[in-house]
Amino acid sequence: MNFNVTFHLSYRFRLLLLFTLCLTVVGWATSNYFVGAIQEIPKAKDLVASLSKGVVLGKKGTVTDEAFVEKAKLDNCPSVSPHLKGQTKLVFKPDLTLEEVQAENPTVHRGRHRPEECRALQRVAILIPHRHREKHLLYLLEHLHPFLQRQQLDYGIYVIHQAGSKKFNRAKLLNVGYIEALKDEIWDCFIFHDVDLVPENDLNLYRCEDQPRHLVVGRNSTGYRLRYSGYFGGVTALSREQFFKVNGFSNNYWGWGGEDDDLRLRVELHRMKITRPLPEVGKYTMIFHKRDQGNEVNIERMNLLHQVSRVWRTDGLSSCDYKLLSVNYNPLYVNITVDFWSDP
Ligand code: UD2
Ligand code: MN
Repeated sequence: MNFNVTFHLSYRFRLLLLFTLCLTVVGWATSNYFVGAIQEIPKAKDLVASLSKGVVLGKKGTVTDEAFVEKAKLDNCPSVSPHLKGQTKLVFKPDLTLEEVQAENPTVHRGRHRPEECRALQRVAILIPHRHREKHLLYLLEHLHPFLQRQQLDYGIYVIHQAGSKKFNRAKLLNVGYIEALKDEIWDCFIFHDVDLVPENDLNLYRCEDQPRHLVVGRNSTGYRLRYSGYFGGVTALSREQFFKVNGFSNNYWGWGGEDDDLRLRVELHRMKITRPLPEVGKYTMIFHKRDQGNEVNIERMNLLHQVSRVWRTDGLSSCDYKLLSVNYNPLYVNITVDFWSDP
């Protein structure tokens, strides 16, 4: 009997010892993993923050400061805005003017707006690459301002204009937009937006989630069908951290094509998974256009796409050089003009 109890106890004791040992090993392994992960995040954050620091902190009495005091008093906006309408019929008036669009949006200043009734869940910068598409820009501004207001966002619209008539570079313009917009505000979310795509359904939320989002499931010109499964063109939403993590877009795509697939590969290399709205929600009208002069098909694009995993660290936000010609705070958008061909 005695022998049995001793045996029993020591057996239990040994079991306990084994269990404690296992716990220690698991604890040690996971703590190493998390320390690694935690060290990564501040590094990225510091860099993005330092990009914005100079100007955000430098400008006294900006909209940001006043907004901060105001926002502190408000409750958070609901996760679904009560102002959403769903699918709407878009009208494009041939004789629309910028003055009319300004008059329709008296509460938008310097391209910015935030809800009065609540504190927006995200600060969202809309970045639009642009050259010689004034009419498209006008239509987009007309539809996008009320659309974003119905979604109760704290948003700003930036148009990044490429000066001169040499080869167009959509992706590099969007990198510039990200870097320059962060000088105004520490935006949570960036929407990379073609000038000629107008969203038809305001349930298509212009905000960021824990994975990058592709907001164009379909457009009128392709029967509202997804062009191919990896398609990542037109309008995409990436958080400040997601875009920073992949080092932004490549700067090396001159002319039409490939830069959207390059960004998708960057996202996939970082084990992120692209999400999309439902097909009936991710619907856009693309205003008809022909291929622009200076944006001819880039025949190098396939070669570039084969190099992504090798070059993404050195080609992107970290190497985006440009000559900033002007930043104009217009009533309905911030206009950033850059030159890619003379020394920065
Ligand atoms: C597709 C993609 C687009 C991009 C492009 C290839 C869709 C809906 N869009 O657009 O995201 O990947 O293929 O590069 O699939 N732009 C100007 N001025 C110019 C040239 C271009 O403003 O002279 C801007 C403008 O914002 C335009 C965008 O670049 O919307 C894309 O160029 P596009 O509209 O000529 O190309 P598209 O429609 O084939
Ligand atoms: Mn287009």
